[in-house]
Amino acid sequence: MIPTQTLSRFIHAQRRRYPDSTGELSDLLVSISLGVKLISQMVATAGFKGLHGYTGETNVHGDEVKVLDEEADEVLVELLGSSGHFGLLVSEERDSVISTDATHNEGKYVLAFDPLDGSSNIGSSIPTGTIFCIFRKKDESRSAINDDFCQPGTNIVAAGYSVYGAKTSFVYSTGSGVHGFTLDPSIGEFVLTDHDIKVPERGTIYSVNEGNTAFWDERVKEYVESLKRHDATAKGPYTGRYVGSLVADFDRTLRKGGVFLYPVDAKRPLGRLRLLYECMPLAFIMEQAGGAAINGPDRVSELVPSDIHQRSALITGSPHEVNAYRSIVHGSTR
Ligand code: AHM
Ligand code: MG
Repeated sequence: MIPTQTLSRFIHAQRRRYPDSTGELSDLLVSISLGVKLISQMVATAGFKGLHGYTGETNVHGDEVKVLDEEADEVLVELLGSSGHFGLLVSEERDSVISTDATHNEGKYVLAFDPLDGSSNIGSSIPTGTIFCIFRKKDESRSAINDDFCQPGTNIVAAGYSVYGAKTSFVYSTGSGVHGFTLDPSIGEFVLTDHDIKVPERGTIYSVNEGNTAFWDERVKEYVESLKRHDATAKGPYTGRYVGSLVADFDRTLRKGGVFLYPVDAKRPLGRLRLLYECMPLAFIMEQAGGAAINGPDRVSELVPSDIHQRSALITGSPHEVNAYRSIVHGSTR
């Protein structure tokens, strides 16, 4: 079969629906997809190139940096920084906002990304991924400034992620549905495999690091216990699944429904995940697919980061499970 719906053709076809569009965002998305193809290849060949180790550095979050973290970061910074479309970039791996000579005065957009999410799993053949989101500058007539990242997720122009697993996938949204592509290695192209993904209204899977139970609030424990009851679903208790790679746990939750949660706890009072380049893009995708994403009391998409590396809790998935969390843990149904 001839793959007529490749990612780049799909992106350009979507753009033609908006006659005034300049094509800049489409070019950006195509550049990002090239970046993730390169990273996918790096991840697949890292084992025999001896690239599974650590650099000896520690990043801004206190994590030991893997060689692949650094390489994935460099691929995206070089590729996207020279695209001429981004004023500024934020990467999980860099302490401060990245300004590239080529783009600083140009470009309507700013981009935040986690180049290699879940990289602590890399030596174990567990999926990893890339997450990104794009904002328009608050004022297009001036150069991008750090404050352009301090916008709520409701202002996201496009967001997406890739998973490097049994297949390499690319899932993205520009605010009109969520579309999923799979890399066909024989032609080096992403091909449309999942048009307009919708999360089920409720599911049968929950995903959480239960090793943290001792640090949870009693009401979080109560919620998770409620998922394990015999009558929790029509088929019995929920099934537990936790990969420990956010992109992989999220991708499953998006497709099958249920809930992924990383709540605040006594050890991580602000949460474990990063707001700007993990929680906000994934919240945008989940909401576009008809699901929900909260940090506990509030909708993630309405939060405004005050720091580019700010942490957040994330509870996301089917409306039914996220509403039950809100109700049990926060006593509200909103
Ligand atoms: P990372 O971006 O440094 O890889 O950290 C985020 C990862 C997520 O992929 C994953 O969901 C979470 O951290 C796992 O945390 P934990 O090991 O505490 O369960
Ligand atoms: Mg991450």
